[in-house]
Amino acid sequence: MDQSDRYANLDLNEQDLIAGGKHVLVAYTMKPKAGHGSYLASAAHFAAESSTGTNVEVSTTDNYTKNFDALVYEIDEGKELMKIAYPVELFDRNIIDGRAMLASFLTLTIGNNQGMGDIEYAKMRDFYMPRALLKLFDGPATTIQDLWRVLGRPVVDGGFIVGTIVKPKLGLRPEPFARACYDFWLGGDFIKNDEPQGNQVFAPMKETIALVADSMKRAQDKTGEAKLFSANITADDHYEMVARGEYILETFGENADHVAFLVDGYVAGPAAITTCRRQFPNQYLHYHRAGHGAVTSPQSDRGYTAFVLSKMARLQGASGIHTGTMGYGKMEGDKSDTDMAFMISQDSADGPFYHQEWLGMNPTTPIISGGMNALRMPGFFDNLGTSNLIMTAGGGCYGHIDGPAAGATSLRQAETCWKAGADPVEFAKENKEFARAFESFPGDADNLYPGWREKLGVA
Ligand code: CAP
Ligand code: MG
Repeated sequence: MDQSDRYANLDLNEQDLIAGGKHVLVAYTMKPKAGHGSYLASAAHFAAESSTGTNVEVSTTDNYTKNFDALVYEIDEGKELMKIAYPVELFDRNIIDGRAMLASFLTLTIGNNQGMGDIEYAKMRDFYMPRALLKLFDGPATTIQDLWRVLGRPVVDGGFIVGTIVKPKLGLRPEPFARACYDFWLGGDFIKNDEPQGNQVFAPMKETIALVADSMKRAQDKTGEAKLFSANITADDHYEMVARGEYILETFGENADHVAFLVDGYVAGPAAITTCRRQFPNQYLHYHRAGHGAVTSPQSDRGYTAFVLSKMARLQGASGIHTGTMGYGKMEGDKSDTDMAFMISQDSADGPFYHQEWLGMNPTTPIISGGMNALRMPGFFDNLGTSNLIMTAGGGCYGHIDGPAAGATSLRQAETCWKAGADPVEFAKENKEFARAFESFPGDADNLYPGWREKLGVA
């Protein structure tokens, strides 16, 4: 059934829609299945299924309900591109405070439309959030400024936060786990749980966290520097998350403000992020995106992109989110991923299809992680252009031949090298831990800095 007379209006002008402020705009790439009518007809059916319609007319529709129809306002079949305007009234609001929820944004704009019989595939590439709905999302309660404050740094341009992830990913018992934290903190600033670490039987949280809190105290005493820990409180059950968070804050005691909370936001979903955001608004909310590749991978023509995920995370209130390594680490990524870092950290930014004004909503920190080490960093920072971020390197620190503290120092030196615009190999001659990163990761060294052995006098 061709519903384009109802769910499409190609006369609508995007700038008018933005000026009107009454629509969420979404850009998708979409391919119809063959034999289901025109491209516009498929796009209109997609808009129907994503708003007020279904595959047939129903007797209960009247002129009032049609006010809330999502409308296809632009298509480019050659580029498999369609843009849809969603009336803001479509989106569900909390009964407790009238605020918006991401679950509703997802269920409408990327819900049933992901499995329609006449659509080969569709992927959300960008969205525009008008003031009317933007102001109803929580946004981040804390930012990197809160971490810089704890670290005793300037709260503007407080600089690079050197982080790690306790490795191995699983299997450490409480004592070796806490020792691994202490050893890293002798050189680094920030430690995160790896995303699966929580309350495994071989490392009960109530033993591990108590020892980590002690390690933090001893490392702070030893170095005279404040240290940070991002503790995983992810769980299916809201009350479990609350119990974990409360236990962790109570156990860290006077250092509770040095604790961020890690939430595996993709697998646990918006409810888990909002549980953390609203139950623990004083803690830095660290959004780990493990699993996102199932829908964001460039290999997938369905779902949404990592850029869209990052933008949604800021709306939900993530203080920081992993934005990948932009082709410099081990995970999928591309140099152009810098756009997601800018979109979440600036108040006014351009996405692939839409400009977004954030109207003063707190920024979200790009967290860089995934196969990083000191050698990969100069190129990474050259591409991004800033080091006002958190970088966590697990293998890059625990794989350093002189141990995690030296690994941390090598990361810090790499940032200094980039800021100075120095040649990394020349810089290594005067910076031991950075030089030893070449020997720790010889494969990377050979790829990135051919001839390094001769220049550094390494056999
Ligand atoms: C990094 C990491 C992170 C990835 C996630 C890992 O460890 O802990 O989970 O960074 O990817 O388990 O791989 P390494 P992303 O530093 O040892 O690689 O940050 O892209 O979401
Ligand atoms: Mg991990």
